[in-house]
Amino acid sequence: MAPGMLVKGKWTTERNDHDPTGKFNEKPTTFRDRITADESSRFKAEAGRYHLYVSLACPWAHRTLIMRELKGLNHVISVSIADPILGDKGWRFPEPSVAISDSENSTQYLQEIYVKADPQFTGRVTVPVLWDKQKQTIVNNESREIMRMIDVEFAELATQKIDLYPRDLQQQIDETIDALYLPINAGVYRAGFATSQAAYEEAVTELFENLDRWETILSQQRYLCGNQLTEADICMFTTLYRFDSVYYSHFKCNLRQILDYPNLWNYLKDLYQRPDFKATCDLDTIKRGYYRSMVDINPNRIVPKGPIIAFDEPHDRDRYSVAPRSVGQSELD
Ligand SMILES: N[C@@H](CCC(=O)N[C@@H](CS)C(=O)NCC(=O)O)C(=O)O
Repeated sequence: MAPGMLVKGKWTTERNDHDPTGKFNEKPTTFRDRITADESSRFKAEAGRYHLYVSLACPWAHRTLIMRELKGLNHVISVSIADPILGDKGWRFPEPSVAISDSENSTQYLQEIYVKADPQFTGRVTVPVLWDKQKQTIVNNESREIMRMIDVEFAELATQKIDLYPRDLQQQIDETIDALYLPINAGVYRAGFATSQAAYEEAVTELFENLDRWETILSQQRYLCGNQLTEADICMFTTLYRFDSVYYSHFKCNLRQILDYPNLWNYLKDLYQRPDFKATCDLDTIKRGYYRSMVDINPNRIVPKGPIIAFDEPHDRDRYSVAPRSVGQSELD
């Protein structure tokens, strides 16, 4: 499962993601620069300057793709999509990307991009990565921050004037994203990668307590922060979309399926059926990515055929029926 990491710019397959009690530990990401709409940073939001490295399998990278699609920024920020199967050398890109034009190989590994940005880099080589073609460096590799920058700092360049971080909800959105992170977004990984019974049970219990809580909240409102789509919904969506096909079986998160929760299930269909979300969703690739990469927990690498999930079947969320507000509208309401 652990493919390797960089130590002082050199690739090694020796890596330990667990603490002595068998808990899986996510390490914080390390490139944390900011793009700004104006000249106040070294990275100004500009069309054609930035590039995203993603995997369609990865829920963190998926957040950034949804945001790019929602804002209508496909022509502004280019993308490279990795082979979904994480190999011995980490994420691999079948085509050399425009971002690094001097690559000698026809394939390119994400580790090369990290080393280009920091020749002494030590750490995990993760997607998503936001790359600056002009300065030839990584701006940021933390999905939550990349998503926010695409939403806020690229707003002037966006063709869809939708605001996913409206001023009156900002605190609530940040608190919600925080609240989702450990028990739900990372919770499925904490369960799936646990190497002790106690660590697994703790993660699964917390995960379902939190899903139960959101089920109740979503019985009263359309989205996580009220009746308006926000960044928090994107963070929830990428976990829920993978849940019944991957986390339920592969990661043993099997107290309930999302299908068993009437509100979460209808909420998931509601989001999925938006063309901007749907355009970024590829469940077959996701399943291949998880079941074929993580040999520690699925040694024969067989990808299950099911379950069959009717994401396109009608949902009941129009009963709340408030469309997302556009930029600047929040103050007027
Ligand atoms: N906190 C990071 C997590 C990113 C992450 O863990 N990505 C996984 C894929 S789902 C990855 O690239 N793993 C490769 C590795 O661990 O070597 C974020 O939100 O961007």
